[in-house]
Amino acid sequence: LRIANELTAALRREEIDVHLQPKVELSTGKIMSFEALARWNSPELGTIAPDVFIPVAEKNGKIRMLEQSLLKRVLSWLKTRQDKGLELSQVAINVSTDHFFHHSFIPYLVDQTAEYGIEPKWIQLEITERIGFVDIETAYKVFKQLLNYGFASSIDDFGTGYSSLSYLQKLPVTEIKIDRSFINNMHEQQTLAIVRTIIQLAENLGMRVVAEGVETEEQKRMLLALGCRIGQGYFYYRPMSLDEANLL
Ligand code: G
Ligand code: G
Ligand code: G
Ligand code: MN
Ligand code: NA
Repeated sequence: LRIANELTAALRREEIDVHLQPKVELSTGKIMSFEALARWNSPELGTIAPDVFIPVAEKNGKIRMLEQSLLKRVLSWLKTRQDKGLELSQVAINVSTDHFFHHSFIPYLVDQTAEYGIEPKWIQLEITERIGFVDIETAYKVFKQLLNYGFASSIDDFGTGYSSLSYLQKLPVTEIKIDRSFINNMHEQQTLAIVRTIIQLAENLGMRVVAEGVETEEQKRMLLALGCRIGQGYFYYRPMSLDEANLL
């Protein structure tokens, strides 16, 4: 409850920060894009982990406001770089279920990218597979609209959801991210087989595949052998502040 109250105040005071973690080309370490991650350092409560405050925000109906504020921070960062004539990178924003299915989701994205003068192709939306895409028809329409407006999309935590792999071919998404629990356990034959299947599936559907939570040289080597080209994880970079990202 304390967290819920403070979170509301923090959102009003715009205290929620954004960190960026690169998605890299596994073979070279070259940065391909970034993922934006919410960070909260409360003057009253100290540092609170997103695993704690994201569920609170979801329960309290604040998640959309939080994710919209992260989007604005990212757009502002991109605009500053664009104005300075610096190179832009694509940035992925995590989008919760309620936010994804909310009627203002697409209009807000279109409106804000136009306001900041940032082309939609620089913004990617990551939606967790855990939602199971119960309402597959609506999900299809939302992904299709994102595509039509030129936004990139991604299915996060892939492999942990409750749906079969077959629904994936119906969704017009450009990327899937293999959940880090699988990357962690690739030494097990069964898990390795799952990772191999996901990579082949993505390839067959013409989607980009990203391995999450790459922590070791061994994992990198195995992923490359399986034909996975892009990864994200502590082996390459930890999430960093916008200022740190500017130094890359
Ligand atoms: O950032 P890690 O560094 O600790 O994030 C923990 C979890 O919180 C991850 O599952 C991540 O996807 C989630 N998370 C971080 N920022 C956001 C956000 O803005 N929205 C949503 N829905 N989840 C987020
Ligand atoms: O309509 P609703 O009450 O769900 O709107 C919630 C929030 O979404 C409001 O803050 C509103 O300003 C925002 N919103 C809805 N549609 C748009 C839009 O097209 N552009 C912008 N900028 N904000 C919108
Ligand atoms: O669920 P999502 O993919 O959005 O989660 C991103 C989360 O994963 C963040 O909490 C981020 O800090 C964390 N993360 C990123 N790379 C690694 C890694 O190599 N190992 C572990 N354990 N966590 C990671
Ligand atoms: Mn994510
Ligand atoms: Na994930």
